Amino acid sequence: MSGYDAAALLAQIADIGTDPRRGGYTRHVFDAAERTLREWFVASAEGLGLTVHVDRNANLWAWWGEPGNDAVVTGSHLDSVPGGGAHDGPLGVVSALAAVDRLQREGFAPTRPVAVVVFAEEEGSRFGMACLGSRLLTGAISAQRAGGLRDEHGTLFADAARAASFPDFGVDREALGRIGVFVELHVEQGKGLIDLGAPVAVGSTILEHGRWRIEVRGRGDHAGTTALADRRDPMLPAAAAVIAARRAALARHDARATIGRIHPVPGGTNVIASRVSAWLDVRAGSAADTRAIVDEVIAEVAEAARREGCEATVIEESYSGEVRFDPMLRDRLARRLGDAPILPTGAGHDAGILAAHVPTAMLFVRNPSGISHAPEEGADDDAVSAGVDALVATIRELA
Ligand code: HGY
Ligand code: MN
Ligand code: MN
Repeated sequence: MSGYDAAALLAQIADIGTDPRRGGYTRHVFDAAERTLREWFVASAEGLGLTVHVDRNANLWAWWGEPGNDAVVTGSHLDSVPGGGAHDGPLGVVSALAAVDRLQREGFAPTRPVAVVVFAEEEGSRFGMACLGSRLLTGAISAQRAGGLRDEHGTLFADAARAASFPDFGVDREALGRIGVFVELHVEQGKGLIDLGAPVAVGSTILEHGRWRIEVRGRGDHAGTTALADRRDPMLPAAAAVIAARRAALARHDARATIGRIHPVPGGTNVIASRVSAWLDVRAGSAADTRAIVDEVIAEVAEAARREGCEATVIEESYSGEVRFDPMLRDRLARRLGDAPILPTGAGHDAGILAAHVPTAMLFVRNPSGISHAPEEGADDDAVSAGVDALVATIRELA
């Protein structure tokens, strides 16, 4: 391969973790596909002469030169949502490798350590906590709370991590202390760049966002022999949550609320469920709006549960405050990139977690569909190469 071309690197992993049932990709932390992606990343980074370390939280760090402090770090994640697209995460990783390759070929000699990082479980699709690897690194989540997270089969994160040789996960001040600045390149998960007719933008903010699990208990019974008056059907409060989420978000400027995952037990066509789990994702421009939306959904679920003789509980699983990326760094990169546009996002990222600890920036690359978390997600080739050019210029500027 003539050097590390981002599109060619993406093509190398195009068959890893494909999901024939959902379409797109399903790659969750420590599953077979993600382990193969880890091996691919280590081999690709070592092919560039980088030295790869894996930290106590299963995050991968590929160092250009000796690991050191005040490093310029770039990268993203390789895990996906169920049935996700090819670019959410991997585009940031392949673009980082391609940028380092280009800089090496151009004889660039960084005056600061440079590293490419791959964070573990950014989507939180297996254990429910978004950005688990970067939250553990920074101490945003305790080892104790992380260890108690369970996947849909009931497996504890502590057990899965130990089985994957990460028994001692937890805050890693030494690894965090080496980061001088972090820049994450990511496919845009929206239509901003289409409307602007530009290939690359610099990130400004991330919406406040959280996830809640709604548990409703009723009484399982026969769909044909149970009179309506005798039912305690937990699907009714779950359905109330779906409608309430949309109504409450509509009432607030630019807010979003989604229930994309409902799991009835036992889940038979001719069976009244005995219990239902539903997950609520809320994003808004302020903590007040986010909390107000969740409170409205909780109230509607409680009322529907009372009417149907069910019990309902709502548990907060993950929460991230609004993120404002470092304005000086944001504007410095926008200038360096020829007055690239500056865009907000509603999507969470590891950069959002690191922003509380080190100067952090994001670069977004145009997605012709604007769709993400779905197989239709994409990034056209000229935008991908513009993204690598932007990352090369960014690393030159910072390192
Ligand atoms: O859910 C998000 O916003 C991100 O894709 N993890
Ligand atoms: Mn995502
Ligand atoms: Mn992502």
